[in-house]
Amino acid sequence: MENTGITVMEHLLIHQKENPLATGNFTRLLSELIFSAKIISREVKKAGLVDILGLTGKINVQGEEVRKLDDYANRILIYRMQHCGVICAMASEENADIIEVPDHLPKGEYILIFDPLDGSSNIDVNVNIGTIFSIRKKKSDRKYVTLEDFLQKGTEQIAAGYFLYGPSTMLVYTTGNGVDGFTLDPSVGEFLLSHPNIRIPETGKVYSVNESNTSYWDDNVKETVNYFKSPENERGKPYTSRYIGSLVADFHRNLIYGGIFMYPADKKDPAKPRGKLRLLCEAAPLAFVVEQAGGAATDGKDRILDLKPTLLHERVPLFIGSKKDVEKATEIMSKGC
Ligand code: P6P
Repeated sequence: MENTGITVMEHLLIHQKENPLATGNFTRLLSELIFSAKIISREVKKAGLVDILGLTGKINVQGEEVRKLDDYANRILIYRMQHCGVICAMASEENADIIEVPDHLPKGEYILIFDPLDGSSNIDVNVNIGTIFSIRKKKSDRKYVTLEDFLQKGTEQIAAGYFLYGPSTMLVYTTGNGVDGFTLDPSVGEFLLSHPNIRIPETGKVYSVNESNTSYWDDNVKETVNYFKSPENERGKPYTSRYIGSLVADFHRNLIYGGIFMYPADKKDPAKPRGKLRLLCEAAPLAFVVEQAGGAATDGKDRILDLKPTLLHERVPLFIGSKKDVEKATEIMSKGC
């Protein structure tokens, strides 16, 4: 087993040395992302104390207006990443348009796409939430980035991963050579390698879907979900239902234990015919992680990583997790297509 307990920075430097072309810019980017996540983790851990300790009325001790945590997380990430010197632009789930690095700041070739605090509605009830990120490179040789630089297939990702703010704070990420997990030791403020070379079980015992949407599903979706609930499935008994309603938490549990997470298209909201989850800042980064861990991710028909986005906030159905479970779901979903 790889020497667990090393810090994420040691881990990054080891892998940087292994890559002759490495300039240190990627290490710089991830290091800044990690620092931002430590700040977000600190604030998330205080969420329940906001009213009790008077940490905020409207103005906090620093004299700043205190904001909702997802807005706070978004502002931290935008500010710090704009100043890290190795990216040229960002896109956030919270911002309608691309966020460019201003000309007066140093820029680089990387593009960062993120969901600053996924599942933030769960903060008030102390349920796990997360930050999802995707790192790409600017493709065009134009001086300024364009939307086209962002609308790349998931296979173009340089790295992807997430921070999970739960009983402990974790970082799980891939650069295309497997998946490693790190746990924050708050006593020293370091992420330590705790889950080297994560592999998702080929099939699991868990299915995750919001079944309150059943009446809005097409028949093939109902048939797919019923497969996992049926004692007639290949496993010979029903899968257990687990649904936290926080994508990063549901995904992480299934990554470690095995299983499938599904957010199918539904007819609930005509404005979201392809479902609720976003391709660029949710589905594609998690698809990169799960494939690197031996799993799979499709939209019910096609591989998520092969999808070329046409919109910055394009939504996509998501079937993600253990390879055999996703293959079975995709087989049933594709019937009659
Ligand atoms: P629903 C949280 O709002 C989120 O974006 C994901 O984290 C989560 O998986 C999903 O929405 C839950 O959506 O419709 O089941 O409440």
